[in-house]
Amino acid sequence: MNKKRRSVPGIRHYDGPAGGWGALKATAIAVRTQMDALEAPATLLRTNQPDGFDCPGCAWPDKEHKSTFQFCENGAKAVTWEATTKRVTPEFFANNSVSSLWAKSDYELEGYGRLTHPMVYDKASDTFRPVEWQEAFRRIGEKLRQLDPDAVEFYTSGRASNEAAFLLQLFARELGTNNFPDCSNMCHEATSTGLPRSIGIGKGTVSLEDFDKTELVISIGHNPGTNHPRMMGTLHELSRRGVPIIVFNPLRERALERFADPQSVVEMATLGSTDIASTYFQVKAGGDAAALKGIAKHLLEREVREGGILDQPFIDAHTQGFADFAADIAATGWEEIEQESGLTREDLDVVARAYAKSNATIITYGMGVTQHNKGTANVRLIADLLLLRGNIGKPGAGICPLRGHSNVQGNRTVGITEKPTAAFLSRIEEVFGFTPPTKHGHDAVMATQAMIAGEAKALICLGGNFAVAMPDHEQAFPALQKLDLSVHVGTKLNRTHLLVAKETWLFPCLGRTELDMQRTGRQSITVEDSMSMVHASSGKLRPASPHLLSEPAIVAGMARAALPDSKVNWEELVADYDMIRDRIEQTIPGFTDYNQRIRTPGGFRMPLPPTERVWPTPSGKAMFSVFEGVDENAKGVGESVLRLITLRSHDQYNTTIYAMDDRYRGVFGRRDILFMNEEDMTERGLEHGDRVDIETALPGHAQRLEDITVVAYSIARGSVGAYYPEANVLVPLDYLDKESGTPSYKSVPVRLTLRSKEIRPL
Ligand SMILES: Nc1nc2c(c(=O)[nH]1)N[C@H]1C(S)=C(S)[C@@H](COP(=O)(O)OP(=O)(O)OC[C@H]3O[C@@H](n4cnc5c(=O)[nH]c(N)nc54)[C@H](O)[C@@H]3O)O[C@H]1N2
Ligand SMILES: Nc1nc2c(c(=O)[nH]1)N[C@H]1C(S)=C(S)[C@@H](COP(=O)(O)OP(=O)(O)OC[C@H]3O[C@@H](n4cnc5c(=O)[nH]c(N)nc54)[C@H](O)[C@@H]3O)O[C@H]1N2
Ligand SMILES: [Mo]
Repeated sequence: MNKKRRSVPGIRHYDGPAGGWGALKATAIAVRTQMDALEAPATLLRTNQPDGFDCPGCAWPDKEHKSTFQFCENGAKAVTWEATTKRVTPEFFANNSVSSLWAKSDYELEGYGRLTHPMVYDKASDTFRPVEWQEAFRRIGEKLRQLDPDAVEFYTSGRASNEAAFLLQLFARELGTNNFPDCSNMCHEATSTGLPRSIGIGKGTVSLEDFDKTELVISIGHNPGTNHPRMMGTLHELSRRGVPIIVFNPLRERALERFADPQSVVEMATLGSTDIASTYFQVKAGGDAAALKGIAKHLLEREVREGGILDQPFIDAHTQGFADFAADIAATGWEEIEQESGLTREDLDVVARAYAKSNATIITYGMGVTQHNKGTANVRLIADLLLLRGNIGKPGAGICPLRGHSNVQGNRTVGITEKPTAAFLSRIEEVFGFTPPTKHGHDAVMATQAMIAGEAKALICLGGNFAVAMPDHEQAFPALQKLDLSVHVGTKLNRTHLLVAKETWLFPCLGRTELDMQRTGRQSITVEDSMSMVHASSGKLRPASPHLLSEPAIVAGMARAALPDSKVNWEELVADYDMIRDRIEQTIPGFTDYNQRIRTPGGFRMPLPPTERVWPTPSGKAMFSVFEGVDENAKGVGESVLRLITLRSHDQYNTTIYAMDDRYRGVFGRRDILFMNEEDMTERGLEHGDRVDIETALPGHAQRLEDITVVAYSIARGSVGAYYPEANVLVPLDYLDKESGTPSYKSVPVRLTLRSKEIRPL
């Protein structure tokens, strides 16, 4: 670490804690560059308030939704980014052809500001032109009626409200398809697939109160300082209470080491900070299963030696499959555990001891666990570890997947799934009077494959940046351009919008911060957070343009035009979102008294049977699993293969790049870098600042990313890290978790070739 390195433009060692004055400064910049200085303070203060809007930044809950504004740099960025005063108008489009916009960076595209008018692509001029809403709906309806419903893909990005998502699935199902690729397929699908098999429901089991009571937190593969910033307040409290926090992460993430709470007067004044992780294990990318198996092995061995380690009464009364699980762990050797995890047997014993001592443990996890080709099996192993000591369904304990988009969980709850249950479909039929299709539809990878094969003809996107978020741009981009029809509902311009099909429509919608007026008055929408709390959100800002429609109104507009004989009274639903919620209540269990209960501050919690030790699995028990082997079964080809992690910088929200810095990792003004362990560099004759080409090291793949600067970083050996979405070109579309369809964004085998020793100027 102290070795003198040559200086590389934009790379500086960051010494401070996460949060602190840097966070306040970054917030001030976000406000200044995006918003009207007069409106900003009031808007930010309405974030996550009882009568305000839900922060579009992340899905971490708020205590009772009535605390004073929970200060959060990245929440402020998400809000100011939406509430910007910059506009993308018809004049802008007239002056900028689609080909000229294509040459801009993703950062520039969104940076132009909010979309103001519904637009349609005009091939002759290669520009988007303004169009009337009704005319647009009419033409889309006409087109959709000509297509086989199963040739239409309905994409949802998890920012959509429960109301908009429910209407979208209703529209698609009445049209006749279950094609619902959604961002969850790239995110927590491994949770949605794995947890129901283990505990009967695909959601986390903890609440904020559990964090108050917990005795140990194990944090695996997530970066809360950037991605779930409001969670930092919780971790900060825990650490001050002396609760150990054990982290597994290949990268040293500053916020998991040290955090200064911008709300703590003392820390801010004294430039102090609180240590977060009590122990930090730099596991290899993809090495978590080995590590988890190692912890379980210690526990099982100690149980034999000393007894009293496992919660045997819980295991006997509540679970099945323990014997097979234990036999597999016994058969797993220490050598393979150490090799695959990159951690020692002693390291894992430290964790096992802490775990055995704790009466209530929470395991939190994110994309570092799910985005692997054994993502589902990883999630199940986490559940297994918790089951060993009865850590589900007791206060202070449980499993805590950190959800992504602020309402990705809610979208799922209200029916966005390509594999609907028979019970759900029969409720749709009873409530609405049409027969929905039963044939399973496409998830995100399948939808992309169908577009590549030319089988899918139309793509309708409720938000998001589908093609850029997906793997393998080289195949996915041209596939979108072959479509007959694409429709994008969005707030800002992005690259997927520019992949114009034979017919492409761009629909600007209201954001969360904005006032949504319909025929019966001001509307609110609802969202479900990471802890299954459903609550209302209503914006107050004047909409970015008078021509915007709400997401429910846009979906309903298309549906009415495409389904002239629809059984659904779309107009009535859009006039008053209470009516949509009434339909949701009639269709989906758990929403009893929906409209009444969202009017109480904080909303209500969706049913979570495992919290009461009720297991809605086929056997009625919580199920142990068996993780075959310890590795991900993809070694890559040839010597020198490294495992690539694609990740988010501190200044981005998924494909939205707010700015070019990644402060806590010491990167400023650039994103074209590869984080690499210094010993791995030396072994390959590479130096800090060298420029390399990265190549996917899997048979049959010639995917490349060129001219990337190598940066020495504290990262596990054999693992390298690059930014998403730039590095998505390296991720093969079919390199995924077969159980859940989640792309392995966090473990792509790659090889490097030196391109130049010359330092690249900024
Ligand atoms: N500001 C901001 N907030 C966001 C988002 C955003 O982009 N910006 N995105 C939202 C969305 S949709 C999501 S899904 C979440 C994502 O939130 P996270 O789950 O935190 O996602 P990532 O940044 O992709 O990084 C995951 C972390 O996993 C680590 N990691 C990578 N591979 C492995 C591994 O094999 N094992 C272990 N143990 N760790 C590993 C990485 O080093 C990194 O610290 O955040 C949400 N919130
Ligand atoms: N390599 C790699 N790839 C990844 C990941 C990774 O870790 N590594 N992570 C994956 C994950 S976890 C996810 S969730 C996906 C994200 O995939 P998406 O959800 O598709 O992508 P976003 O970047 O969140 O979408 C940004 C766009 O959403 C639109 N938008 C913003 N707010 C609103 C709104 O209120 N309404 C509507 N209608 N539109 C709005 C804007 O037009 C903006 O351009 O990416 C995945 N891709
Ligand atoms: Mo996500």
